[in-house]
Amino acid sequence: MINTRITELLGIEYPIIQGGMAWVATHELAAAVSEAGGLGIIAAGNAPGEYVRDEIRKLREKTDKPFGVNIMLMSPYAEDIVDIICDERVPVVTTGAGNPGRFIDRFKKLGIKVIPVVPTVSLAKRLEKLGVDAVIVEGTEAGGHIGELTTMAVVPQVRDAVKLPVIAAGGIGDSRGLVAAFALGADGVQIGTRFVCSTEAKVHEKYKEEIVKAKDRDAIVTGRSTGHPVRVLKNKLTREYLEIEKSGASSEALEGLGTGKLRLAVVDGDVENGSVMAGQIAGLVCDIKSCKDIIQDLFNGTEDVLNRLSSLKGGEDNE
Ligand code: TUI
Repeated sequence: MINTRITELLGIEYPIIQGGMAWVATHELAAAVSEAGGLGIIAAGNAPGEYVRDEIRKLREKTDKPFGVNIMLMSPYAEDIVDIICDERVPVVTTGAGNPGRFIDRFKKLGIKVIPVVPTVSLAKRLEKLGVDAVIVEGTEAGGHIGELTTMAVVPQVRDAVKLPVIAAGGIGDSRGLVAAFALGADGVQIGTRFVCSTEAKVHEKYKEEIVKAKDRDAIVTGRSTGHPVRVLKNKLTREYLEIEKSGASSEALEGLGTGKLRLAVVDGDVENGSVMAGQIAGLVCDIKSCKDIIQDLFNGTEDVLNRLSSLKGGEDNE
């Protein structure tokens, strides 16, 4: 058990929250992460409200630990998802791919904790004024829809700009990354790609294998020209997409090419024609293990990392 502002805020044992990954973050994965002492998250993605309600109820059959729901703010169903989260009294909400400002008051009135993903200092400051409970500061190393700044650069800048608890995300996959995030000023971490390769994730085995096989430069960015860049593993789809993007295709044409492609990879296991979203840390993930082992290994490994760091200690007492 570890104590930080995030474990206190959320009532969890370890300061780890699971990424709100569309199609991947189902009630099975979320329940496993919550049972292991982190904060499991059900991703609403582009799903309709009633699907999300069903997922919330199924999670509650598996665990009575705290959990959250992630709202993907570009979803056409975002408003419905907000209604259902309020109706079901979900304890925590994370948001992504936009500014959740218009929903914050409703959540606050019901005591629902709100933790948005922010890619910049300015959005963190704006949302602090609106009363959010913490921020997830996500660097461009992350998978899926991304901002421009790296975790290394943006986390300490947000740390200095707000008083809120900070959760670092993007590029964190082992104890070294965990300690680094805390060194940058974080109070907790959000982990995505590492949890995709868990036994409990209801993700096609081929998707998990692609991440296990991935090397350092395999997670690339498509869609920069559309204003909605997405980090995915290289495959036939990304080669086609990047070619069309280079030839100056419209945002509509490019977005059309992406429709339904995440489901194709995650559910059907078509990892050549589907969208295999993953972060840069995919190159470090080399096995599939339980969420409990992932979390335990992350924290058990910190002692070695901290021992190594003690050689950096300055001051007169250091020999
Ligand atoms: O949201 C994510 N990652 C995602 S969402 C997603 S679903 C999708 N599927 C197909 C195509 C595109 C998306 C897949 N991955 N991460 C959190 C995140 N939020 N990253 C960046 C942001 C963000 C960006 C801009 C948050 C706020 C923001 O604000 C802009 C504004 O309006 O101020």
